[in-house]
Amino acid sequence: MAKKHSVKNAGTNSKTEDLAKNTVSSDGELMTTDQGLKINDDQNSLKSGERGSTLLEDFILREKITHFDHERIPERIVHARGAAAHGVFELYESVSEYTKAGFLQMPGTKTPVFVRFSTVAGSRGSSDLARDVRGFSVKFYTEEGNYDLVGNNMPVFFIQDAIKFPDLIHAVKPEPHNEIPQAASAHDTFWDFISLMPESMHMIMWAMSDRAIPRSLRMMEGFGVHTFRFVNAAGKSVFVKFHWKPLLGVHSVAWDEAQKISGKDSDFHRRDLYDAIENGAFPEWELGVQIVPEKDEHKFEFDLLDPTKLIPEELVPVKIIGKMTLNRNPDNFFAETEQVAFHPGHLVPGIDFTNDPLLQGRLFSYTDTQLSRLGSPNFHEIPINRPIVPVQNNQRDGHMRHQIDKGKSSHSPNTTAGGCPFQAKAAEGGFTSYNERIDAKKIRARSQSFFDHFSQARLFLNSQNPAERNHLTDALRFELGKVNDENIRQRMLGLLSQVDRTLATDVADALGMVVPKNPEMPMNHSIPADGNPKKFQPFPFESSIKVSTALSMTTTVKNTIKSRQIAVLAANGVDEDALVKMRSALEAGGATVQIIAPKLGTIKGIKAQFKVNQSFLTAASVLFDAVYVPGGQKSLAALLDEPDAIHFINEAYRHCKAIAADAQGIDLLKATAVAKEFDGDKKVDPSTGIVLDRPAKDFIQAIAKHRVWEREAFRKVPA
Ligand code: HDE
Repeated sequence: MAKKHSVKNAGTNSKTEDLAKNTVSSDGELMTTDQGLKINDDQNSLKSGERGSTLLEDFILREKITHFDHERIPERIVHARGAAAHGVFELYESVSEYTKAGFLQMPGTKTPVFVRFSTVAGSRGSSDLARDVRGFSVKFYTEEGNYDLVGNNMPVFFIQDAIKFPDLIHAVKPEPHNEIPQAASAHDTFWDFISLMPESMHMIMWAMSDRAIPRSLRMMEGFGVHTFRFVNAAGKSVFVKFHWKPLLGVHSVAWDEAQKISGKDSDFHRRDLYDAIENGAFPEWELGVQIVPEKDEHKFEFDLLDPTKLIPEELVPVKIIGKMTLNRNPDNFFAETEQVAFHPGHLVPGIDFTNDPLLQGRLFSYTDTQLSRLGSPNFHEIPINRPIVPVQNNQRDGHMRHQIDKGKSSHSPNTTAGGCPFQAKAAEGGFTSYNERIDAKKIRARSQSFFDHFSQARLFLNSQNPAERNHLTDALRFELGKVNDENIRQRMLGLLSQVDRTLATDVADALGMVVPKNPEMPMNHSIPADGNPKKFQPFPFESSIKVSTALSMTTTVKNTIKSRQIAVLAANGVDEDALVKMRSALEAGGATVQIIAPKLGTIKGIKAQFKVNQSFLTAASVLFDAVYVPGGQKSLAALLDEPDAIHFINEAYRHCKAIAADAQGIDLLKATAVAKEFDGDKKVDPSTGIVLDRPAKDFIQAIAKHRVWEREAFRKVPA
């Protein structure tokens, strides 16, 4: 007789408990070997006499060194550098109309998540502030198994077909003959590849925009990129695009700042995420979906399956369905952040794929790469990868198997185990693939509907405000300026001219070149399968949407200074009342305040003294969002005597940050480039971001705007 099967309800928050079972703390414990033998001496190896040779017999030494020798695993081929956190996703409203996914049914449902952010090109030890795409991977530990949404902070990608991915990555990684440069796209091989791939132009606009140098991982959007499917309980399907929108808005640093941060604190993003969570400033994103009914699949000017296209929010609004909060740092970087294994093919019932040829290739790659990175098909048993529901199947053995499967049966169908484990019917939560109709010839070709490579690149460019557009132009000038081969630059100018003639001219000007009149279009990869280039008819080259406000970061500014880092420059003799008042107001707004002084230790006011957080030796303006200089005659004299204080202000000014000063503090600004703003002794409008002798609320308002980018247009500051 067949046994009755039951699925245990694992409970929504048990992921934490599950991990806790594997957590070891050595608090108050004695040291042991890996076999549990108590160790008496961990300072000296076993020797033949005090000055003699070490004995092979020393199994304690050998165990320790052997383990050490094998501590490294291969880093990820891409997205090697990452930082992660635990959290929870809470559903606002039911999405049952579109999907039967269990965690998207009941408003208020909480699902534990683990999120890993990453850069793409650099090695594990590379700088956080590289100009790069950021990975945004979310593992939902749902009651129906793990669901991974493995996305990026940009909604499109460089290529349309998975078969080009190794080429893209080989091109962007350090050049193979000398392994230079690290974590940078500004080199010949990357731009050589791009200049031959017109389909990459839309993504290039994003990658050259400030989105590629985020202020914080907490201040970037996330996108699923591909079009996916939702499938509801009735088996009806719609197309869906996923969006994560940060509640702090989307903000970036300046490129000059990014390069300096890479030197001053190459862990800037990792530290920022960690500190924010430790300080209780939990990062939050809302999850949004764009839903397209199946009947509308062909109604757009682009192909929904083409991952170089987004759906403008003007055409399909983003419906917000829930919120994710990151509220706990990993206990151990390696065990969790390094060993987590994401895969776009980790699905739950109610979510399915489309035929996007990039997504299809990814479905092969992720498990395959875990086999070499984590070394075993049992990587799902590593605590961070384990679902919160029981895993029951006939997969057996392999390196490092943890699960002890009982009984003599590991085959199906069977009678020897009473038929267990049973297949689940769809009504019991068994996964069924969407029954998409397929009637086609096998072919190596791309649909003609994928051939518009420029209109959305133009849409993105036209949606930028003047400062954003300048930054994008400067980024192209920088990147192509680092390209040595003039033919590559020439081809790039040709491609850019197809996006926007002025953009191409502006870039060409800085390169001392001219835009080619009739650039040859590298279309070799896009020729239809019958090999007849004449058949190549460009798909509509103009988007009917000319500007999409969601594509500019300036429309995401929120009125908050929560978790912003503010530097106070001060020395002995500081006006303590002003300092205390400003600090309290900033902290009440959720900002973190650090006092920077010529020396560590304390500084004195008249009655009180203040702990110095950093001296000018370790602090740098690029690590802060804004700066305040309180009054105090003696404090001013000491700061004026400190070239680093002058540099601090100049640099903050150059990077368009809010700067406030009171009383004698203003005299410090007079010794810097900010003096230009004074225009005699007239009062300065605080909307310029220069806040002099004004209440804290004006400074707070200026910080909340993130940056006064307009400042760049009329002031070039040599800092
Ligand atoms: Fe990935 N990608 N990818 N990718 N990807 C990996 O898997 C790959 C693509 C993304 O935090 C690898 O476990 C192929 C698009 C993220 O652990 C690897 C193709 C998008 C992460 C891999 C793509 C992504 C990865 C390396 C083209 C945005 C980091 C380590 C068909 C939607 C996950 C690993 C983490 C990681 C392959 C394209 C996002 C090699 C073949 C498009 C966020 O399997």
